[in-house]
Amino acid sequence: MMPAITARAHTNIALVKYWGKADTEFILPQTSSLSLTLDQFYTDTTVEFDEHLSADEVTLNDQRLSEKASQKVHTFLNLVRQMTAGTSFARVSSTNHVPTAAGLASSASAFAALAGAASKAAGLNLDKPALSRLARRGSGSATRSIYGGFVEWQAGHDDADSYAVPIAEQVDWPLAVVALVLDPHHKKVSSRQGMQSSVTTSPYYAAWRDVVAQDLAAIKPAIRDHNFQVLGEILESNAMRMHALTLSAQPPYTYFNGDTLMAMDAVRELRDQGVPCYYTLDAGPNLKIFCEKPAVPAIKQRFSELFGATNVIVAHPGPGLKFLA
Ligand code: 2P0
Repeated sequence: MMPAITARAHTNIALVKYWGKADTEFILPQTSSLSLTLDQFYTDTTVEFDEHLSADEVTLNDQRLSEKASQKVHTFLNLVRQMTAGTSFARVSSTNHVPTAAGLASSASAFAALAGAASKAAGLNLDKPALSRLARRGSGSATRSIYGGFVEWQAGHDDADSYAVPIAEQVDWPLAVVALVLDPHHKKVSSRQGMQSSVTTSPYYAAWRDVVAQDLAAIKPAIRDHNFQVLGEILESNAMRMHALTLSAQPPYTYFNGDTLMAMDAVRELRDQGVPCYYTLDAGPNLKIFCEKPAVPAIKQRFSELFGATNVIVAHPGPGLKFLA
């Protein structure tokens, strides 16, 4: 029997979003993207290959998953078995650490942790680019969670050159991300379906590719120079332009709800009052508000009034993939 290996990976929030695949089998993106890894939300995953098992066994938060629910994990483990010519099935046990049952658990931390634990448990000793490429096969956003801090997923052209690179792993800039829990339920349109629909039906998709190229070119100097206003303006407009791809798809759809719009207004009001802060959001209604640390108390107070203190979670830049003893 091979030894059990445990890995921890944190989730990340994209400032310049990934929204569309060029290749659905290999999960190659239409564009590059750029994210910040967060400290508050992470997944611990233990993998053990065992020749006595007759199927992969997957447990999430102490609950055994059905065969259907664990299909993506099984497919991913098949990739690892192919890489090693191994045939044993695996026991996989995964725990999502999020402050509440908040709908903030993410496929990014899940597949980054699984890539780390499964590859090492199978006897591979992959370097970070190889881990990033492997994580990508589970979920696009997982490509970036191999690294901490600011990370760019370089789109590349094929399986070999589509992986993440660190932009600034140690973030010596007192940034905070205030996450609002506006709706903890599962989304109706998955990211996978949603982005595919945007690629194939939105007339604005070509413009989106140009937006991403411009935003990536402009945000990197802002990160280097700690220019918060430029960083904030880019991440907010990039999020809104991504969401314009959902509104302009056929059939149209949206991840916004009424609270999302109210929270966006409240961010703009705070800015008007002199509190520098900017929002982004992914394939769900929950806003994430970027600020520098001195602005955290005012933002926490305002959103606690609106949505309740338990629905306001403060995160900071977090680390990359780690193996736990
Ligand atoms: C991102 N999102 O850049 C974008 C922004 C959501 C909005 O990556 O199909 O779960 O597994 O590659 O990575 C969420 O999509 O999709 C995502 P798949 P994934 O973070």
